[in-house]
Amino acid sequence: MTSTADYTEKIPNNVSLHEDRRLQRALESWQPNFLTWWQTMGPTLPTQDVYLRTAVNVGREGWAQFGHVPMPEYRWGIFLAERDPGRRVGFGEHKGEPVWAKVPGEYRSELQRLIVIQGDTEPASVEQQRNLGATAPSLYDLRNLFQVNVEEGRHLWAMVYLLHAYFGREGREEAEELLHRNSGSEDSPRILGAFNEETPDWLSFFMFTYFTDRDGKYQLGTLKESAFDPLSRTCEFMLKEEAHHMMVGTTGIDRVVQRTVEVMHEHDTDDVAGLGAIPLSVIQKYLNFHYSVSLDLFGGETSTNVANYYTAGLKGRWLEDRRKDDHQLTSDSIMVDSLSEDGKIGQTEVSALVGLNTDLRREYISDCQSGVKRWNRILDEAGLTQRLKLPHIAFNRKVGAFAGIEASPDGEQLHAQEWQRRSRDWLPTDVDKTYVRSLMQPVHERGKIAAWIAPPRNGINGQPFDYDYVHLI
Ligand code: BYC
Repeated sequence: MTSTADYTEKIPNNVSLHEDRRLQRALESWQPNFLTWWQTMGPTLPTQDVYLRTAVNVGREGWAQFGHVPMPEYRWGIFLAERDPGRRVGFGEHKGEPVWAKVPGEYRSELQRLIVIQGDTEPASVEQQRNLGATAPSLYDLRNLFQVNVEEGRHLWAMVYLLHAYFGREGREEAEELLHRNSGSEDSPRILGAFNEETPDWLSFFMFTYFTDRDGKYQLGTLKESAFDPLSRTCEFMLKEEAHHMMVGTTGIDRVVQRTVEVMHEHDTDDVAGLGAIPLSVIQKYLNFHYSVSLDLFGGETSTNVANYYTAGLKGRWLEDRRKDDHQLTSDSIMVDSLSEDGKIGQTEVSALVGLNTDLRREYISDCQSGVKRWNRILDEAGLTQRLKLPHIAFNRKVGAFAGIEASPDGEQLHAQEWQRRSRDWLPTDVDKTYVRSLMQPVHERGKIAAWIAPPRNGINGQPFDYDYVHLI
């Protein structure tokens, strides 16, 4: 294992793939299927080449190289962070033992399941975003979209490598299935709810990269703690790439809010629909939707699955080693959100182990809050009194304790009829979506930008905004 990737190989890698001919052949036979999937389910806008970063080194410095690359020739590869030979299991019943270089028989099916669920989300997001190129607000944004897409493709490779290398025939079959399930498909949908939703416009894309990619950050953070060392090392490197996706979401929403504020000032009105910008009320509805479906991605408030994963050492907590407890949690408890016996929103005390999804969701929520603060600063600096906010945890939930009830963004419980009547004030309606879509006219000219979004403060890799980030056909 070296920190530098070998690009002379058919599949670039830093895992000495050439030393295991069987594995190499198996992955080389999966490669054309991946490329076929990319051609049929990946980005639809024809391009000559795109200014992309490619991972060349997993070390702290200089891991990325930038250059114009025809997308189908992007070098998707297998990169694991460097091995720490002294690493020990940090939590659960194996705490203190050396980490595992192979999959222990008794945890095989759970580990495989976690890797399959993680792997399933990566191509799903590429499928969800495939048509966005046609309506990109600028070449800068178009390039960012494609960067996110190729990296999600690489993250799929990361999980497929683990399935092929450590899970035998079943792993190879699961790797095939990852290309057969499709986002939104009636017959074989993607596994998790949010990955079957549409991403039909760029406001949705920015919300997705802010809220849903952030679930990725937190889930990868817990898998990075895993006692199964190859999974841990893979996730560690994936997290570096993930940071860019998060930047795209955060600054994307900054720029939408910024432009809305400018148009509100120019015309001295809140009602910017019809003036080419996206009203704050519509931004709030999109935020409500993407946040609530992303909360669902953390599973139920209580879960025996997650307790078992933790005890076994498969999935830890966010920043496990910074937690000041015994890292086994067998006698600890936690308050989790719940419905009381008479059906009211409240909290209940459960064992800390079964409450771990709640623990992670709370870490995620406080991180989400930081974006809202940032967007509100833009409103504040513009002298506006309106504010964006995260809706209540029970709002629009389909998974977990609140799946069976309806609640307003303020957490007021509602009867089904009342929800029917009022939800149009809180979630994007067809009218809102049609309006947002009407703004999505492509701007594919160098240095130009659509009127509904402000230009970015910085370009990519020190390049100016008017750089030729993408050459179209
Ligand atoms: N939709 O015991 P529970 C990313 C299932 S995003 C549908 O509460 P558990 C990315 C659940 O599987 C990160 N089904 O859940 C972002 C279980 O089924 P079984 C992806 C759901 O197991 C953007 C049952 O309901 N990675 O990387 O504690 C772009 C009971 O659930 C959902 C991971 O998620 C749902 N939302 O936790 C690209 C990490 N939620 O067992 C990429 C791996 C739950 O009864 N996955 N169910 O058949 C996990 O850690 C866990 O499986 C989950 C669920 C956190 C997802």
